[in-house]
Amino acid sequence: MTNHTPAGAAPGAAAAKATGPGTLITVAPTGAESRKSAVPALPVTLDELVTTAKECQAAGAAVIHVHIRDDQAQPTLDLARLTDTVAALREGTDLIVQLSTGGAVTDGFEARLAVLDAAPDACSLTCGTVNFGDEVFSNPWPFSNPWLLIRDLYERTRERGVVPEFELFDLGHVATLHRLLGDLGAPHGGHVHCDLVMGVPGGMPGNAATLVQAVSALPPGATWSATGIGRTSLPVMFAALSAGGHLRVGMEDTVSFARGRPVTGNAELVERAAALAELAQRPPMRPDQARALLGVNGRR
Ligand code: KMH
Ligand code: ZN
Repeated sequence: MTNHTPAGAAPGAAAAKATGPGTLITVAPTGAESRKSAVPALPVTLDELVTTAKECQAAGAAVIHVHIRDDQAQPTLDLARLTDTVAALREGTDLIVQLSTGGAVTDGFEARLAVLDAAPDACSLTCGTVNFGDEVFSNPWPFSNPWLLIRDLYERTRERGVVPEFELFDLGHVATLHRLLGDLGAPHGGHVHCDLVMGVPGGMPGNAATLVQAVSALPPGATWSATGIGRTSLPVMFAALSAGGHLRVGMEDTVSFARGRPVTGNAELVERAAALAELAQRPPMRPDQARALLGVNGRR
């Protein structure tokens, strides 16, 4: 694999210049939904995760969105494993480590809130409940005391100095994002960055018209990336690039590279996204440029 040639100014240049025209590429390598037995290329061990992370950084990724698995390759939010994972990814890469607080649809709110105890750079924060295929991905504003998931999670990110990425699966989630920011103020780092997760059965569809509508409703000054689940991956990627957005790709979101051709590894998805970003003349951002954009602190 060839190393990606980084875009923009050298570290230390003005942040606006360093972050202006580039494309932030996030890789979501594992997710909680695919089974290792069905998708052998899925990275599920710590070694597999770090290896794929290194390859994806070389291919142009700047952020890694992390779900982990247990020894049976089942999704887990085990705190010791999460903490080890953050350390190993920091040791092996320069990527911004964004832990999922969404977990699997079966995970409880308390365990999802406790993800922040692993002290990642960043975390996902989903702004509402959504039907999720045959399941429900539950993200209530008011649940029942003592858990008010969205609010509590957001407050905890601010207390812990973790930069949230607001996951928006539906247009109603954008309204909740406005409510959250209006009630509680700006996130740690001072910058609002969202990820449109499109094409989940039960969420907003993955097409250009919906993307434009969602983007037009975002708070002023917010940046955003988009990802299309399954066969909506390419239409959403093209729409996001043409609308000035950033990209998320990875085997959490799609396990087919093309019709009838399984993904062989996360790096080829990042390579394709990086090539399209280059073609759009908004080449991939380096991790240090992404840190400046998102307000993520340097390494702790
Ligand atoms: N696995 C989905 C139920 C997130 O990471 O924050 C939720 C998800 C969102 O993947
Ligand atoms: Zn996720």
